[in-house]
Amino acid sequence: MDSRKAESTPSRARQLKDLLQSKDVTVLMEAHNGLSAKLAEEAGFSALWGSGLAISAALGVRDANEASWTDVLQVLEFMADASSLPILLDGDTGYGNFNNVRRLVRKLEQRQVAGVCLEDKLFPKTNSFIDGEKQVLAQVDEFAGKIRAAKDTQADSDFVVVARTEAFIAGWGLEEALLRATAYAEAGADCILVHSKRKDSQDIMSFMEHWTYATPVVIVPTKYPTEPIASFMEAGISNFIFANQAIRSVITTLQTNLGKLAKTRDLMAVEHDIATVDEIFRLQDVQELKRSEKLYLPTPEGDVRGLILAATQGDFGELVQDKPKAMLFLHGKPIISWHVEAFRRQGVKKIGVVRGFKKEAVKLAGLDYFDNDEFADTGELFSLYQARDYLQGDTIIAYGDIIFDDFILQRLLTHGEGISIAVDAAWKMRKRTDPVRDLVVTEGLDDPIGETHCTLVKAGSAVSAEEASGEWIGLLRLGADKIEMVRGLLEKLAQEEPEVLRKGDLPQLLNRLVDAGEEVGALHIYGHWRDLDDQKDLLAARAGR
Ligand code: SPV
Ligand code: MG
Repeated sequence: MDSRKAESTPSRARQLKDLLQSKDVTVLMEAHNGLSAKLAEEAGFSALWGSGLAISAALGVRDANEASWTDVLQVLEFMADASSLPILLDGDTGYGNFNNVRRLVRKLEQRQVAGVCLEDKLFPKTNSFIDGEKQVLAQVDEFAGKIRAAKDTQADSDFVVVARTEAFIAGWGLEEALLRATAYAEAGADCILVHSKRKDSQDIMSFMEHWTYATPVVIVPTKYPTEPIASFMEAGISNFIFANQAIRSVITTLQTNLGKLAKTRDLMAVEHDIATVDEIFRLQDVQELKRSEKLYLPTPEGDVRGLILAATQGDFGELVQDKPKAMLFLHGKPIISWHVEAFRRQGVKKIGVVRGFKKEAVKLAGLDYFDNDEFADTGELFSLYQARDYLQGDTIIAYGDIIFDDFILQRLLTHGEGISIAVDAAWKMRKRTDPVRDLVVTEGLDDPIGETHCTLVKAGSAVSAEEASGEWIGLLRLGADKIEMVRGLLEKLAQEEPEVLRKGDLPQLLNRLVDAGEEVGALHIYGHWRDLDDQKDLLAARAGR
């Protein structure tokens, strides 16, 4: 917060005190949680009433001290955080004697609650509108002692203590009300709340005719809502507590809308009558969180993208009649899901897929899709070219027909900057007979506990089995520092050698990079991955062979 603003804005306690002392109308609007506190502020109220009735109702219990005072305090804390308005807590009887009141005041001040209203009944209290005549009042002296204790305890001299007399509620009449109000004002109360359950203003008006103290009065006109505010103003009252209209609004709205939903099972029965989800986000100030994330979370360099090349049909006979090989099931899920989950486990959230054959069958949620509609006549480079705009920041490119252990992706992600590929050094043991394998020649040492710098010399069809030092498994990392250069290379191919772009494979791209003097790091692994080139491969994988 701006410190100058903090200096110039009076404390919430000061604001409440000023409001209660002012001769202008002040309405303290009931709120019972953070959201209603915020909505009351947005509606234009200048102070809040932390109603015991409403808070207990919202918690699903009775207004009879069934919620503990610390339960109430917790609700107040949310209210004070969600709204900047001063809050007057309905502190019931103070949850005990003078000693409990002292601790309550300390805790309220710590939570920026502006004041507390204490009523002259006995703990545990009952709501004033229930069996009013049976309500037992506290002894005047004992209650005045509570008020003094509260005033002596407050650290901020502006903290407000309102003394509430229930003399009318308990049927004790005007004289008792005046006697009590006087004793409480003399004990130091900042304001007197005179409560009445009459359907007219007679109790209140007769009280005001005799009230001569400067101590302001506040009333709760729940039972006499038809009486105009102006007539109370004339009688010298300018403070009003709208004590329960928020919780009653909630109850009515929920009863209506939940009833409709239960009856119709149709979301459209209420859709246009209720707040949008975006409105919830606005009230929660999600925008602020987004701004802060930019400030405090790692920068986009840390955002790695994944791109899966899955355009080809593959040699899978009957199995790929209606879907490409990437969508064939392996151990309960499509092959492509294995990729997606592996990426997500490593924190790669933005994942793109280049589709081609039977593209409509590739429709996993949450992925970005690119289409190579010429999949039948083109190769991997052309598929990659379709997603060229997606190549931003660190990107991992994966063949769609391999599966691999997590550690390979994890090591590739932490393999420093630049371009790197995962190479299987145990390639001879795989006993593959495919005519085309992405064999590679590398140089340097790749010893996990020693020297680890090893680079690609050449890859793909240019490499014979005799000279090969490994097999590229189909995982390529393009670092953020190289991604633009690679995009440029693809564009150059598109313009100058379109046939190479159309027919070429990824090893050709790797060779071009090496020829251009780029270093392609080779990360060696020993097995722990599989090709799924054809039906035989898939059946072997399904059988765990
Ligand atoms: C409350 O809002 O909890 C009050 C006012 O104390 S009343 O319900 O009228 O007692
Ligand atoms: Mg109450």
